[in-house]
Amino acid sequence: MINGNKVLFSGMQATGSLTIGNYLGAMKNWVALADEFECFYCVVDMHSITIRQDPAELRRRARKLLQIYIAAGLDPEKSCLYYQSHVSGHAELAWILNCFTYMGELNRMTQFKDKSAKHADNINAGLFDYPVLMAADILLFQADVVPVGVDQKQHLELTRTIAERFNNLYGDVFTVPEPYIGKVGAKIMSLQDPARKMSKSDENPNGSIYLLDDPDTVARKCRRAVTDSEGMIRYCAEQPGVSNLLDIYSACTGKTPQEAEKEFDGQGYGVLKDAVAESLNAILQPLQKRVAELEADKAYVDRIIRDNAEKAQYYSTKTLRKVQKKVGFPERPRIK
Ligand code: ATP
Ligand code: LTN
Repeated sequence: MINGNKVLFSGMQATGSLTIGNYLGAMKNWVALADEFECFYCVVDMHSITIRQDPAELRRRARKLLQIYIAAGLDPEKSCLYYQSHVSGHAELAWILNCFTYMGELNRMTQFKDKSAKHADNINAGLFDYPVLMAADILLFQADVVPVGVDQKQHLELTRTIAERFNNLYGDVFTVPEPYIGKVGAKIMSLQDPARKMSKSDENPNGSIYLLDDPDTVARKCRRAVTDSEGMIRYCAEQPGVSNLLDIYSACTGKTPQEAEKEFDGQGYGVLKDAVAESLNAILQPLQKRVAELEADKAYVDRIIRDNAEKAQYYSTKTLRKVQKKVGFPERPRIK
């Protein structure tokens, strides 16, 4: 609890360009929940270097991501929007939690298996340890709730296991967090291959719609989306491409997929695709305008970054000191 409120923590990697999957699956829920909780939204740049990055590009993307958090509707004066690398407690707690996590548990993580297959030339220890750093992110702030897309559920379960294991040994140190996975938009699929999740690191740019795509590109990508030869608009497992478009439309408009299915009953795929593009552009256009404004207001963004790093540092230190004491580290002398 912070100021009598429950705590929410979530984060995104500053790798690649954000897609509508990231927005509809996670960020949209962040905005919806922001008033109910004391919130921490992190740009997890330390997670990003588990895959090789160009340093200047990583710095640029990380700042852009923070601007997108604000542009998506998060109030940086209320919610704490900050860079993971600015708060030393993430790494310090991750080390301690490493000693309470088993190799076998990390070996089972599907994201590790996927990413190590994709980056076979760089299967580093950080990639293997990724979920422990993520657990540290969450537990450092004693988060009650963690809104993520469905692909992160396994990491959240491991976080709960680590927290419970630590609590069983040392008493009630950590809040055991609950995942929050939205009903619509929790898994947006690639427009080119509806069997695969839309991902910002996909090599085929036509499979993903990026948050910063212009309206014509959005329309073109929607029109090219893979459907089927059924010729009917139904929300069902046999029509994954069409169902994905209905999911996107529902997540953008607030309708249920069943309502959307009814709305397009008897229409052709072209009508559905144009409506999806329009519903997306209605969200993306104002977001892009706000990002451009923030880009121009360097002093404001710099102040937000400084103030929020301080706030995150303050709350994280509270948990960290408690944990360090529990495991037997000596009290720190005050060092100037
Ligand atoms: P990468 O391709 O680099 O692994 P990603 O696109 O999967 O990245 P992450 O940074 O891993 O994005 O995820 C950020 C958040 O967005 C997470 O909460 C994740 O669950 C959510 N998310 C990512 N892709 C989708 C998707 N296609 N549908 C719904 N949610 C998603
Ligand atoms: N692994 C997450 C990003 C992430 C995260 C977190 C999400 C890192 N730390 C803490 C929620 C809470 C992903 O989305 N790929």
